[in-house]
Amino acid sequence: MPPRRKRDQSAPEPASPTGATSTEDQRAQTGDYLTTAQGVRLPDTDHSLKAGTRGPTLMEDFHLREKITHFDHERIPERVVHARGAAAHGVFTANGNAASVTKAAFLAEKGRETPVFTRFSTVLGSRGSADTVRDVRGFAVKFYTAEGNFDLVGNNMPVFFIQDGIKFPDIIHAGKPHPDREIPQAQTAHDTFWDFVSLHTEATHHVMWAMSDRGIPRSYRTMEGFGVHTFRLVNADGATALVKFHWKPVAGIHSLTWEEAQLAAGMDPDFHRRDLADSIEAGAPFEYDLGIQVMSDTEDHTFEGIDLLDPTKIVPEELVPVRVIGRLTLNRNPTNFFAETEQVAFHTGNLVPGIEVTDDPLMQARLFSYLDTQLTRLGGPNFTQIPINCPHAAVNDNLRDGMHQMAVHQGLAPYLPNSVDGGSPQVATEGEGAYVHLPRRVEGRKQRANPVSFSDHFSQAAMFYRSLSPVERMHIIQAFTFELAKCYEQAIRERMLANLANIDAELCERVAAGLGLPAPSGNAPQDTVVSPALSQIPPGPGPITGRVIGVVAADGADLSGVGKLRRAVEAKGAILRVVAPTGGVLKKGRSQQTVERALLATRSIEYDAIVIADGTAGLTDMKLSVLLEEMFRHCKAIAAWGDGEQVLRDAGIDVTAPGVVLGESVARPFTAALFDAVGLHRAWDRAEQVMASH
Ligand code: HDE
Repeated sequence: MPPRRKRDQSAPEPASPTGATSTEDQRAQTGDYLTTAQGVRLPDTDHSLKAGTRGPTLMEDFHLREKITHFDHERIPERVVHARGAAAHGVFTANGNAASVTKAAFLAEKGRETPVFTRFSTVLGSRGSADTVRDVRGFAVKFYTAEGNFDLVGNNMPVFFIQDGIKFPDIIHAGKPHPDREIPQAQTAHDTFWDFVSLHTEATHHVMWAMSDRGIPRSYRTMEGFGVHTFRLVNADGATALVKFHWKPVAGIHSLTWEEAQLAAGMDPDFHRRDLADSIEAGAPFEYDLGIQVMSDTEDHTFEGIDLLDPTKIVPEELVPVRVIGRLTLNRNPTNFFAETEQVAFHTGNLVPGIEVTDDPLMQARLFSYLDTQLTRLGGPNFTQIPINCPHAAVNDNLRDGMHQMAVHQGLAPYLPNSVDGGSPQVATEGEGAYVHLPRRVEGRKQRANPVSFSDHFSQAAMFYRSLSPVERMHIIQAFTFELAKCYEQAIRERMLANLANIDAELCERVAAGLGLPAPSGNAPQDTVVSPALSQIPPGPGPITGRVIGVVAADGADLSGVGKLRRAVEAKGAILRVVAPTGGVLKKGRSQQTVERALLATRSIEYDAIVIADGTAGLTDMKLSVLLEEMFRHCKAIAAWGDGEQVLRDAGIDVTAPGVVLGESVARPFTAALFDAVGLHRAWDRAEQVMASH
């Protein structure tokens, strides 16, 4: 009987472009017999073919050579930027609100569902670097639309370091590890980065975002995404509008503290990746609303004085509100990291009718780069045939041959016009769905120069800073102080302080004080209009989906209360973890609870809130004190019911501080107050008390 053919060993099927599914009988490890790549069954894969048991290995051992050769070539070059990433499959559902501005059906048609693959990433670190480093996050979405693939390759910050793509190698060379020793990994806290950005003031606005809490998101679930550039949308009547794309996380925007981010980089370098995969597996999808800011398509591409072609500028949401046009739900983990997450190839030039690019010089350079980079990374021009990159729309191109060609093309005439193959395939008209570039007059004198409007580098940086709450501003001051303190060159610090003085005098003074340097005076903008939408602090408690609540218990604790808490937490889509002095199972009467985290194997970064169960009074453990002290210092929710309060007092926690919830039992008022505290993300009112005591 011929061996059963396994799907993962066959050529990709065009009908299943997103690749493998995870049903049992398709697993690679379920075939009948181990074979070579040629299908020859093998009797032994542990011993190479040798002359005797101690003799040299024989050249004729085709299995050894094939196994080792393949292994030697398992790696492909990592992405030159955004090498570290994690991804998920999902669906985008349009709500019909975009119909007036675009003819792209996947955005315009109410209720239309489009499969997507989304990859999140950090920018500077290598593939194996930590998730929680201070960095920009990539937010790249591939929409497998019926009209072809559309890729929205965005970031979690709405502006960029450079205005012209020709400088991209400069900013990246400056941010990457130093070329002599290849350190530091995945960070901007070093001389070359600050050397470049202090000399290159157009980076100032983006640097402010990178030094803010946005640079250290709590989860991919709780960060915004932005298309950054201005796009041009075209509706069914041919009318155009300029738009900016926004992803708004349904779970709210929330970040780590810098200390947590640093701890997580050591305790769990896979912090974000694990959170994405675990949540999806637990049935708690990641959700984001897609929104657009719509501006008129004017000749000068400006809106209220803001140059829409300048990627260092935003349009404040108070000026142009974000119109929600659909929802993204990420609900399926990849089956194979390499096949999907590593091989997915995003390209800003993957556009569908109804969506056009603009003349933003940063975007224009990207249109070249994303196709080009795959030739090295994926080894040739046929990477669109890799299952994760295959469109769902029918593909009928005349592209032929090349490295790793998977298709067995039939016919004789891969050229047009032809008569040999009946003149097929034919080009389409606009009415038949062709991507027809909107006719637009383009003229200008050939020159290497920016428009004058690009030279304002400070006013929006000041607007960003002054729009934030005091605690968010304090975090920015601390971030600048940390990063500049890591530089060796005094001249770089001084130059950067001079730039900060041109943003905000108080910002400059406080960073200078932290560095022990005099604060230079500058020319900071006056009377800045603020944009409250830029602050991450929620106006009230939001959802707690996917958040992690730890409950500390020990032998003799109120385990039925723990059970009640678990049910209440899970009903909110959050996760409960039982924490105890040792692993194993806790028992009391007929109740029992499996310990999910022994104190020795956990740290505060794993929890959004910690609760102490009744019946634990007297529990003293150094690790527990550290856990509670960190939770308190990071302004996270802390709660206790019954005599659990005593454990808090014994650990020196001020039980009257904001964000500390006490109760007699696990009753509704207790859980409601706890969930509200988690839904507020942090008890920032505690921050001053924390600062004062340190
Ligand atoms: Fe990228 N960028 N980029 N970039 N970028 C890449 O493409 C590039 C820029 C972004 O998860 C590369 O396939 C240039 C802005 C994301 O696979 C490369 C310029 C924004 C990802 C590349 C920019 C981004 C990339 C590396 C200046 C936010 C990860 C591997 C002109 C709007 C996509 C690859 C993924 C990846 C070039 C600027 C976002 C080399 C030349 C601005 C999210 O092609």
